[in-house]
Amino acid sequence: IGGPGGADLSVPLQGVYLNKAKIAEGGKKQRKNWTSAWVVLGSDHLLFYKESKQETVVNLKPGNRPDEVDLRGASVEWTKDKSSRKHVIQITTYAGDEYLLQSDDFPTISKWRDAIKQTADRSCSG
Ligand code: I3P
Repeated sequence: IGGPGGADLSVPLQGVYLNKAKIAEGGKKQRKNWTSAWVVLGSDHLLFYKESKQETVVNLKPGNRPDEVDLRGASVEWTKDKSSRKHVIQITTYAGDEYLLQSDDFPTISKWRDAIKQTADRSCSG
């Protein structure tokens, strides 16, 4: 199992709780506010849910739709400059929105970084 040189993307990633902070919108800096989000990777986008149970009452309320991040043309990189936390990745979308994702568990964030980056790289050309 597992292709040469990298994460095995033939198995879809299940959702995971990661720490998330949006730090810019359209290139304009925003005040950082870390929250925990349930992160789901789609074919060319990321979804941020408040909770893992998508059918729960809170997620069905109007206005509680997941935040959707378009990964087409996005860059995904490790960053040490944008936070004092360890294991932080930065996603910069084509539209200039910037997100930080972080987990204290390195294997978890590393696996998600690889998968998100491969999704972004693959979807930008197609
Ligand atoms: C921010 C808060 C963040 C911190 C950020 C602070 O303060 O402490 O946790 O980011 O640092 O500005 P506040 O809650 O008053 O907005 P990190 O945890 O990622 O370091 P920053 O301004 O250097 O980004």
